[in-house]
Amino acid sequence: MNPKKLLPGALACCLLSGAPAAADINVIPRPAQIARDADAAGVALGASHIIVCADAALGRVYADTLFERTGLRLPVHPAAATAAGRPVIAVDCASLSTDSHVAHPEGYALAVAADGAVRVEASARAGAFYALQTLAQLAARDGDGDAARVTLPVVRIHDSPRFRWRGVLLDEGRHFFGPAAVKRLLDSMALYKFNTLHWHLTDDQGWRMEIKKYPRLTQTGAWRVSSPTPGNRDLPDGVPHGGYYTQDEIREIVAYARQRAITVIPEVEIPGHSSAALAAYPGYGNTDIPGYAPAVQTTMGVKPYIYAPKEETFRFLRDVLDEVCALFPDSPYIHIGGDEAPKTQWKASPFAQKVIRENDLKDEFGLQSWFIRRVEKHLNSRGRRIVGWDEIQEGGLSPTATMMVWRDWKWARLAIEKGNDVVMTPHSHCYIDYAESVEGLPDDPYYEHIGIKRSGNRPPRLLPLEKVYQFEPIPEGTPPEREKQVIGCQANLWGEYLFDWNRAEYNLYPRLFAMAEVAWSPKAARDWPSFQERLPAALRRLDQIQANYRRPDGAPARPRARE
Ligand code: TNX
Repeated sequence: MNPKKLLPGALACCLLSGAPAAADINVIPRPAQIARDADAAGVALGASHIIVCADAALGRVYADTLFERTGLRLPVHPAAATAAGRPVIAVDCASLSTDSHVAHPEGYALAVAADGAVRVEASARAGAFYALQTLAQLAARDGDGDAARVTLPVVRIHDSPRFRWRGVLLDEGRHFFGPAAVKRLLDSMALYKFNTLHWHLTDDQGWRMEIKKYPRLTQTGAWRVSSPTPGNRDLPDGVPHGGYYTQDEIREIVAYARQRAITVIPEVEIPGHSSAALAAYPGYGNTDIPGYAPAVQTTMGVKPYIYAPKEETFRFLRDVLDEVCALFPDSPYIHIGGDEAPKTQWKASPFAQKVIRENDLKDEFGLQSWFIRRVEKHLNSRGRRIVGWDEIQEGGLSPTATMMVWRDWKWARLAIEKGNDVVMTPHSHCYIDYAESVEGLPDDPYYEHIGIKRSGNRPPRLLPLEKVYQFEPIPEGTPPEREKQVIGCQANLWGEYLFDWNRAEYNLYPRLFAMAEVAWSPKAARDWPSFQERLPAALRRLDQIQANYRRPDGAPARPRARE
């Protein structure tokens, strides 16, 4: 199909910067180009419509999304010949068009005509999938019960993403949520065109992934005897907490994500944040230091336990990572952590000091780089690249590593200058575990947040919705020819205070929507007043699926999880 045919002259085409509100449509993230006849009445989407899509699985995922949003269940047919005069949602996922949006592997063109015909054009499955997500958001339901009508605006859209890494970090090291929660998150991510789930599966407080060769990682490492008491973090609650994903469950989640054009990137924390692994296999830690006694941690915060630079530790990590690579076959990257690895144990360990001397390393920071490079080499030999938190530059940044910037923007500048790729997740704009505001936070200890009560006169750590929305991932001063090294951005949902999935959703929404627009929409299309106008429809969908979220006044939509 010629994309130009999608654009009749009668419709005013607008690149969205400064577009009149009437031309806007209720879609998040805002598409790159929209042409809308604002005067045209919406066309009815009814049970007589059929979806024509050669990729039946894709058609079904779409039909499910549409059903969830509108209550309409449309049939899926593989070829147009079966349409027999019924209005068609025609999906072409192998277009050879040279239109820049259609040719983009995640881009698409979408047209809703006044006669109810809908055409989707994409050069690859992901683009077609995103077109259908846009269409699902466009389908507005008016009225209730039998009188309900589902309508689509008459519109033409050309769209493709600004960034290729559009991520959400899910931390299950601190609290285990389970497969249903992860799938619920993946559904939401898909609707808002995120393509990367960064799954943080190991930490001091729990190891959440079955590894066949080392069963104690989950037998021991997945369980802690106690957690901080909500409302009084210094008091142990005495309640065991834990859980983990079996390999079958992981494969199922990875496949579920793939159906939704999402790649799951697992994180195995190395060399720090490893108390749970060392509780299971103490021999891979710094056994030669006084008082060495690793345990799955029952409090949060940075812990001293880190892997020892022994040959048997590297063998263990290679074995673990080989199983991880097999479980996540689509992930070009493996995240190896690298953050918050205190050097106290390596300082105190005669063995670690010997490794530093024998390898001519400058100090413990040099040892950290040496450690990570050995792990990287192994992963490279398995065809994977590493991503690590910005501490991986301490002691020297590997030229082939991708850096995830979470602290100061100066680390991004340094990595970009050296030629490395970066993913931007600075805590100032991306840490959605922070509260949006102190005002309006429920009095319930279930809603306590990280960084509110801080020592001295330090102000609380807050991240309001608008600050997420105004986030600009490309650091100021980046030379234009290096901008492409900023491969994307990510919202991080750290789990220290997320006692269950209902609580997690309070932190996730609506800031997830703001990050979606930062990651996908052209910078020129981003517009805070327009976003605020489009927000209520997104919140209505959360009500429909009975999700919790933060209301504008700070109150939770669903204060507590149903028992
Ligand atoms: C810092 S970001 C951490 C996490 C915490 C988070 C809490 C990073 C690489 N490390 O371990 O959960 O802050 O906001």
